[in-house]
Amino acid sequence: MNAPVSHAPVGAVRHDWTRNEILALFALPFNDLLFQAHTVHRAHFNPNEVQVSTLCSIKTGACPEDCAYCPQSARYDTGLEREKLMQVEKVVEEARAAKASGATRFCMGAAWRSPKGKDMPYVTQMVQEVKSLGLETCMTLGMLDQDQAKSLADAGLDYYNHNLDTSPEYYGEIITTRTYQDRLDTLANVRSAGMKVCCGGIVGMGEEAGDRAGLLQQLANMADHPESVPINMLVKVEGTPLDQLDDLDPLDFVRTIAVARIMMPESHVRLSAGREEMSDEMQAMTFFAGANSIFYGEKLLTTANPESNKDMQLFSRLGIQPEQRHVHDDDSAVAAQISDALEASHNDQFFYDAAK
Ligand code: SAM
Ligand code: DTB
Ligand code: SF4
Repeated sequence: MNAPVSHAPVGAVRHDWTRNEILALFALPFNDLLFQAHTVHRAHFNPNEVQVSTLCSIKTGACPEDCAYCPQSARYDTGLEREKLMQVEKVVEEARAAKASGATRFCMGAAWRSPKGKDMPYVTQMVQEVKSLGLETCMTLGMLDQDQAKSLADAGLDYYNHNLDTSPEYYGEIITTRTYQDRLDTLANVRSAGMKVCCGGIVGMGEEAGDRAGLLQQLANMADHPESVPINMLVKVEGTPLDQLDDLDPLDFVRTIAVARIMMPESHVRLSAGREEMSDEMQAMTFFAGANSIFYGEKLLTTANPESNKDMQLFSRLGIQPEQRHVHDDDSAVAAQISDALEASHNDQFFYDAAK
């Protein structure tokens, strides 16, 4: 392949990746690709540290969107019980447990197309309460307009997760109820509100290598790379349109992680959904290829994830330490302020029964 050669040094932060250059990385002999990715990884991160996030589904099922991979879409019969928005107190209880088991970030997900006005006071309260425990906060609530992004940022939300899922070309095969541009607009609103971006996609959805390259090209050519890049392996859930697909070659998954690491050298690349089906050896290979974050805890949103003690055993066998949160003085001051404000405002206004 005659890929145009970039003169940027390997491991430089770039925003001008061409599709051919990316395909050329995918086409490298496996060992050459892993060596390059690991070299970039070591230049930017401690290779023996992995960031640990725990997920919580704050509103489950009955989603109006038609994402073909998703067990939570109301359009597919997956046997999932719908649940209303969780009470703030219950979310905080789960966050406390996540912190006690070693997570440093708590990611709250809702099966919404976008949050409604009436939901915003509850989700912002969740952010404030979870943050006051000393955890980093992340939410994924669907599309956000500018005002919603600002409210979440004002509440102290650290990260917003909104995935591009796949390449622009393959996207229409997977979702028809919102466009690629809608997703880019939400990401722009998140950035301009000052939050960190968590954005990645899913592989194993029947896409070609060119689509995996196309997804990474979109992510890496953003003006600022997402700070967090979740790479999910499709979890095939019975009843969804993708449940009968053939498995992706596990080595192609590892290649995707390695190419993401080379293209976004300063981002945390998360080995996300699909770990339950991966061997320890495959996970170890992704950590070598540059994955340095995981979802930790027995459940993702609605599907299974490895048991926490199994993950800790794997970390210990690999000599990996969970990454500690780097708290800045500013952060602790803000956390203390939030904590004081919450103490003062505990008039139960927000402790309503959200399930009603
Ligand atoms: N409803 C919101 C949205 O779609 O933006 C937030 C929750 S949604 C479940 C968050 C992400 O989970 C999706 O964008 C998708 O990338 C990932 N996801 C959902 N179902 C999955 C599956 N079966 N396998 C792998 N990843 C999945
Ligand atoms: C992401 O990229 N993966 C997470 C999180 N962001 C919200 C979700 C994975 C969901 C897997 C299917 C489920 O458990 O419902
Ligand atoms: Fe709804 Fe999100 Fe699932 Fe799509 S991925 S169906 S928007 S919950």
